[in-house]
Amino acid sequence: MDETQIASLLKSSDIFPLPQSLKLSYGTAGFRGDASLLDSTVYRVGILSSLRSLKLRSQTIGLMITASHNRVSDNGIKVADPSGGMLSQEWEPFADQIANASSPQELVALIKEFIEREEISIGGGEEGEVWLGRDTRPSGESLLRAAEIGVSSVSGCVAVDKGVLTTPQLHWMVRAKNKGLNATEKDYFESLSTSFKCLIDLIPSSGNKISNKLVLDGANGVGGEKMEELLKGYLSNLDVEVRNTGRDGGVLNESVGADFVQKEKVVPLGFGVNDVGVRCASFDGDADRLVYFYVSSNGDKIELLDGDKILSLFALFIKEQLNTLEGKLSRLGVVQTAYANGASTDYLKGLGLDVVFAKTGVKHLHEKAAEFDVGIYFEANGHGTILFSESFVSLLVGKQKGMSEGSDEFNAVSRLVAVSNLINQAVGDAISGLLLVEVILQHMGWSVQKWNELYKDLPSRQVKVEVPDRTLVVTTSEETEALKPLGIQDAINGEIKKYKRGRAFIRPSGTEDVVRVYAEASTQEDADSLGDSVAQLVKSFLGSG
Ligand code: 16G
Ligand code: MG
Repeated sequence: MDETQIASLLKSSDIFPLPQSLKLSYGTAGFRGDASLLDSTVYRVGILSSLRSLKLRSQTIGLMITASHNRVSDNGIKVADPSGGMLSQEWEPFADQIANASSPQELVALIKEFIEREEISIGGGEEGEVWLGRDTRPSGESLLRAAEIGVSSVSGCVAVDKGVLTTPQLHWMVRAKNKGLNATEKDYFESLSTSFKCLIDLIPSSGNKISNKLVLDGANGVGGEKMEELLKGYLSNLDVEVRNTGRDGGVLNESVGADFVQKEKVVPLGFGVNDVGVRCASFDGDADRLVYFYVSSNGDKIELLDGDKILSLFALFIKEQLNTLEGKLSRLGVVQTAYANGASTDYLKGLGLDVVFAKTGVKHLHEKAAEFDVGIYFEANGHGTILFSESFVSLLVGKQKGMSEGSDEFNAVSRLVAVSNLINQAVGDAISGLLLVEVILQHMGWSVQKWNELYKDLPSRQVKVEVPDRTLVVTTSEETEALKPLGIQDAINGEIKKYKRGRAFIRPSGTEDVVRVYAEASTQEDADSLGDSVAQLVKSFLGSG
């Protein structure tokens, strides 16, 4: 790093001093916090993204400004790697270090040390490129400017503002760009709508016809807006009414959206007694989570179809297509977390599927799903997608070319190819997930109620416990058992034994300063009671916060 570069970094970082008492961690999915405190963080992540692009031979990096389902006054930032996936975990410690550097001098010293270790050369003609996106939060625009300054303070690096996007759109665009494909937002919409239409055309004509009507809760965020754009400009086969678009005075994520619906299990604002029985879906604030629901007869309670139910529907459909192919060509696997309802896991195993568990957080599930030819992953909260290995897609495309049109096998191959184009391969995407659910329901001829009957969720309960130090809880890699504090797992097991179909686990949250408790049992009363007694154990082993 030469003197000019050092001077430029010192000068630009002076504009964005670190607020006092701010202590940030990259956590499960990027930095998040009160938007008014994040200028310095976003500026510094801009620098990191440029360094990442330089390190990876000028491939494009994505930088998304969003705080997902958090309240509107928060914001956050996360980085997409060239594959469109999450930032490599190896770089997270550096992200933590620079975000917390207390002065411009310390920041520059950390960068210097890091680029020497990583052998990144700056200023010798190397170029880097970072694509920036933001959700609809009012703080997004000025934070985006801070990110741009960070990116361009590294010599040879440029920031490209891609405007307001959903998180999965930016990931999709970054992936496409680095694969040398067309990578605009229009290309995204075209890719989704073309493959959706192809799947619709492949629906057997003999099947049961279902209502096209869907009502979408857009969380007053970017997802509803983009869905409307897709419907208006590209798709005619769907009848979607978008509510909570943010245009009618509603507040982002406030009593609306996938996180609210899934956690509270009540109707979002704007839905009620007039919607009883109608198929409804909810996005979260940046549209990377999707859940479905329908309003039950009294008008305020809902029946929730969460990520586990979406996963089960996808698994059933994909398995049906794979079974139609001659010869066993692929390994299909599903990935869940410890939060998956036990009834969903039983159902999937009952289908004869390979079910594996990963730690909470998209990056962990994604990694495991990528080990299969077709890997389907979902968190119960609605984050998920289907990954197709490149070799399997090539095999399918090759097969398709040599087949006679119209045979069952040709149709199955064509459906699989279309799904691989429809469903976002970079990251879980509420828009592409919704299109796939819709087409599968039409294919099966199933109402939302019929889909819900695939299995019945076991009653569950989640509790948050505030403790002085949540890092004292250490779990196994699948988070199903606590290794520390010593003795706590035996005590939890003692409680679990008291209940029919009892299951419980604890884990430190990656996004909040709490220990989370999950409990499940054959009745709601038992699940509540198991949850409470495990929460008591957490307090007695770790003290109350
Ligand atoms: C983040 C994760 C989500 C996970 C949640 C767990 C991504 C994109 N998001 O929102 O997958 O379920 O954290 O939060 O990875 P917790 O650690 O506080 O329970
Ligand atoms: Mg989100």
